[in-house]
Amino acid sequence: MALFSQLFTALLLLLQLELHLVGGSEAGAPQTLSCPSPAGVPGTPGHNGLPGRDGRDGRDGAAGPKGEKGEPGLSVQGPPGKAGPAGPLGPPGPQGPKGDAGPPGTADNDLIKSLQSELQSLKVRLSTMEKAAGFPIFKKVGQKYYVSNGMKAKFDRGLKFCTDAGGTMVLPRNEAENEALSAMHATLGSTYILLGTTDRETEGHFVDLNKKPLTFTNWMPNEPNNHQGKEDCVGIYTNAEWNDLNCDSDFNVVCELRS
Ligand code: MFB
Ligand code: CA
Repeated sequence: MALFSQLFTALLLLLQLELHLVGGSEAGAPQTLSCPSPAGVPGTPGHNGLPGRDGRDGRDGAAGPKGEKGEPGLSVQGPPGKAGPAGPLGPPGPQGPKGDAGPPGTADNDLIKSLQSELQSLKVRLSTMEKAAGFPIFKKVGQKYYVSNGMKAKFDRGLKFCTDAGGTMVLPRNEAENEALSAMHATLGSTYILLGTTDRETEGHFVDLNKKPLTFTNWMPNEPNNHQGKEDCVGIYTNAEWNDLNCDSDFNVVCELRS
């Protein structure tokens, strides 16, 4: 370290000496290194040098005093502010319009089904009534209608007339129906009214038009007798009793309409 500082000192000395020499050389008098000459008369001061480079900015000074209040700004509407917080709940509004009917509940469903069933039944009964009203003679017997237009016919033609009218040939199933049918003789002026039963399939075994055995009959004494072997059909006489008759003879036709 000591060597470095000696070298540095020597370098500095050399540099000073060189500078000294340069300054002195312009005067023209060689300078010796051995001893400096006495100070001369100061020269004329030189021109000012060029301005130096700008110095670095100084640090900001202390804040100055507060300025005077400015004029009020233009009342230009600023941008809308952020939405404020939700206001308090308002009073209940007026009642809204009635809503659509909801689906029927269970009880309602049952009631609806019951009403639909009853409505269907009423429709069928009304249809039957309208058919019966199409005849000049009709009589309501329980849920059935006994109807006639006063015609006489053989069994097969009479049966077709009734089925074409949407019914079938009359057949009393109990005492009340039997009496009600017999009462129509007076209106019809008839002796026998054909009934919807035969023993065509099995002699002596009378069945209804669905080939079911009869559950109600009101035979005259000694009837049915299949008179002359030709009596497979049945008629109700004015006394409400039944007799087997020839299917190819003409007798009054009454049809039975049911809901
Ligand atoms: C018979 C009867 C038959 C005919 C005949 C005229 O009775 O069974 O059906 O009515 O009379 C006797
Ligand atoms: Ca007979």
